[in-house]
Amino acid sequence: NRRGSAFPASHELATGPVKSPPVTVDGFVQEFLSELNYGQGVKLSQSTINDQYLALARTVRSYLMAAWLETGHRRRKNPTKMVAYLSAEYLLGRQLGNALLSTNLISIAEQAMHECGIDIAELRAQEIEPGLGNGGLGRLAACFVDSLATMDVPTIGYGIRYEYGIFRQSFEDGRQVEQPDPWLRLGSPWEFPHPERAVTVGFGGQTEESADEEGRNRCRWTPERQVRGVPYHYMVPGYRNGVVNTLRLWSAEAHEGFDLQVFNSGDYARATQAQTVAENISKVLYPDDSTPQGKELRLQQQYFFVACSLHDFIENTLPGDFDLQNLPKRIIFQLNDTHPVIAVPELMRLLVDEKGFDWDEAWAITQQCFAYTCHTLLPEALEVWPVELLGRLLPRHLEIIYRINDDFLAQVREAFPGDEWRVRRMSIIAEHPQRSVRMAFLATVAAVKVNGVAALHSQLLRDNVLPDFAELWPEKFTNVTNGITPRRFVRLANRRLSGLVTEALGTEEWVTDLDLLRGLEPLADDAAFREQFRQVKAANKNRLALVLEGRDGLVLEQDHLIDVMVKRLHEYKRQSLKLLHVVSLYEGVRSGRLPIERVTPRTVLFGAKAAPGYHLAKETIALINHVAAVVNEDPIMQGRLKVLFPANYNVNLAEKIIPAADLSEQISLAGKEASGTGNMKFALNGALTIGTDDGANVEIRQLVGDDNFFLFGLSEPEVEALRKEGYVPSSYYEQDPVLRATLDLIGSGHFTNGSRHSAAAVVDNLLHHDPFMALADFQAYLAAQDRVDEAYADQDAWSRMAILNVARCGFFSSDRSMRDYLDKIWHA
Ligand code: T68
Repeated sequence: NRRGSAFPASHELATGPVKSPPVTVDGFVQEFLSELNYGQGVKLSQSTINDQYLALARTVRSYLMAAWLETGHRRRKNPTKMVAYLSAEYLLGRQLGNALLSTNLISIAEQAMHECGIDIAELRAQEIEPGLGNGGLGRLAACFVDSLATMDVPTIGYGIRYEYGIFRQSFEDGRQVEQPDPWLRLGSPWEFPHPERAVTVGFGGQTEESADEEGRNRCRWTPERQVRGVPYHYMVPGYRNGVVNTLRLWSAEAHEGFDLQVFNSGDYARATQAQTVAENISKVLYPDDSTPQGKELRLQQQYFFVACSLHDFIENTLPGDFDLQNLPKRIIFQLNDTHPVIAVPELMRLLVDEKGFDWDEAWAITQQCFAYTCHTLLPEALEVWPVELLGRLLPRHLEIIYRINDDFLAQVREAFPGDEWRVRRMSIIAEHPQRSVRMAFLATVAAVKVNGVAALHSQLLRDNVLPDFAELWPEKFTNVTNGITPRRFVRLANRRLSGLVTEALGTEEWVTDLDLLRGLEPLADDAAFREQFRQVKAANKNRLALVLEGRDGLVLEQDHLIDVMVKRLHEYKRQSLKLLHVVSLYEGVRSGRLPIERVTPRTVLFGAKAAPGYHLAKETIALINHVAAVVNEDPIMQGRLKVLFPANYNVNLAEKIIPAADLSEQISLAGKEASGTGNMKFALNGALTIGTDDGANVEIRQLVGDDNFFLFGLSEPEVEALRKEGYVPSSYYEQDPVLRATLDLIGSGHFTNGSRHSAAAVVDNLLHHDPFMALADFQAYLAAQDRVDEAYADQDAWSRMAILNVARCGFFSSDRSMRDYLDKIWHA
């Protein structure tokens, strides 16, 4: 590759069409047609919607290109400490709208398409979102890189370019069916492959010790096989600030194509076998949310992407003569959960085996280069890798981990002499039920800082998950409460509310300075503003109705209270508790306990995917669908209660649902949801929250005030006390006639065509196990829903509360999260 000053400076950039806004509609039309004719190779009259979408995408991205070049140039000229965000998941959502927003081309593009006789909405609908994540963790990574670009922080996002993202969900007889997500099939105008920057990654093989020139013992790892990692670059545009950062996602390819001799002999399957094995590494996203998969391919994915990323940063991003002693001055690798933690022994291997550093020097460097974010509290969600597997796949890394552990345990023995029980508790290597590496411990030992994702979570992390580590290194532990990007989740998703807010505040600055929303507080008492606010919500409900009709054939009752629970399906999140509420209303009307006039007309909207192997979660989905089918049809409800469950909840659907919601369901058992981020999105879009004192709900409630939040349920200490005392779910069933009638109706087979068996998995689990105490919180939940009904009856008072939620939640901008990471952890 020829690079540098050997080219004429006068020809550095094309001078042709101006590639930075402001632009004219006519100019945009010309650019678009040029992409269509000379890029796609079709005339307008012959073009398909996909041709038009691709041409529009390329037109818009070309307006980001100069900023991308400029950002890279500026960063190379004046190198500072960078942030490398290491994440196995990025749940990006559609790109076109965000690119139009950040370039300020929305209205010009709309007019230009109109002039071409094209409905831009149709083109936007053509885009398949890159679903390269499961849920909150992946979406958080996408929000963070958006904020870092908007704040002009030098950042590289590193991850995996899965060929298939999170599965597509459909329902057959109410049961979840998973289909692959071939998101690349219609073309991928947002990515830029760089095969010339490919990296080689090894797996398996042996290690051996030998003396180097100076007679020191050096270890050599000879891998058994190699894989090529090809980077694909994605633009991460800042909001109208001329900054475009890079997201670098790795795709796995065979190191040496296919075997031509074997192919010529006619054995095609064997000829391409090595290729298939290599490509499998980035083939598909593991669909497990919050519970890790102990599969070999998953560990291969993790090592593949961090090995590529470290190599890329050290060999291709730093200048050639860089002294790695200074590495911590130039980089901080932020570990998004434990998925990238194998980067720790990988950096040690690079420094010691390949660069010739002494162990202690290398460890001193490594310890300053990583920080670790934990996203869970569930013990079963903490990743461990069997020593046998790790040693087979990455023999050198296992040796390194053992050495790190030996040194670390020596440190523990020094701090706590004679406390061998503590040493065993803290060892990175667990002995039972099988010898394995505890990745969270390895991360904690290596990291400069360890953070949880909400105040309560960080406290429980210190007290319950990693107490020994917090005792040894109290200053290592910190909190950064999550946030969400206001660009996508307010400005793009809720154009109407954004317009109203901008008009009210007299500025659009709130999009990058969300604390300005405070200025709306006085308007909560302004009747005219409240009316406008309600009109926004009504229009958003109307838009959602059109989407659900077209996408799912569902009919949304626009005059209902829209009550939403959208998130991954997991027992701890307690979709079953929401379902019990629905059935209790229906049962109440059927049995005459509840007069129909007392039922607030309400639509309960669910969206949830279940991990394909999570049996109970899938049974819960089926039961929700069965209840929906019966309740929606039964004339006894007189249209006052409806349950909708559109399939395949994703980022795009979230952008339509959240702005239309009145009530946000955040009802996890206290102490289980690390943070939640949906809770923030709803509050910022003017929905009220019914929720437990869990995760970031705690901080939302503190900010919006008790009067503007429907709190219910056991607190985390109460949960612990109840568990100690011995939790007996059936005792609630016996003592509460409403709960009994509700569970009995489900158990009778009323919703499952008379089949008791079909409802049994969910009902029996609640009655006899109920690990997340849904029955204990049932009564309090129903009482809180009564408070919701009462509040909703006074529309003016409700609007006031909703406006105060918007006004007081500016704290939950991911820009603020990024400032916290910068101040407390990165110092970049
Ligand atoms: C979520 N975690 C937390 N995990 O559950 C949520 N896990 O409370 C928090 O708001 C969010 O992270 C952001 O901090 C996840 O989403 C996963 O998706 C996941 C994926 C693979 C393996 C384990």
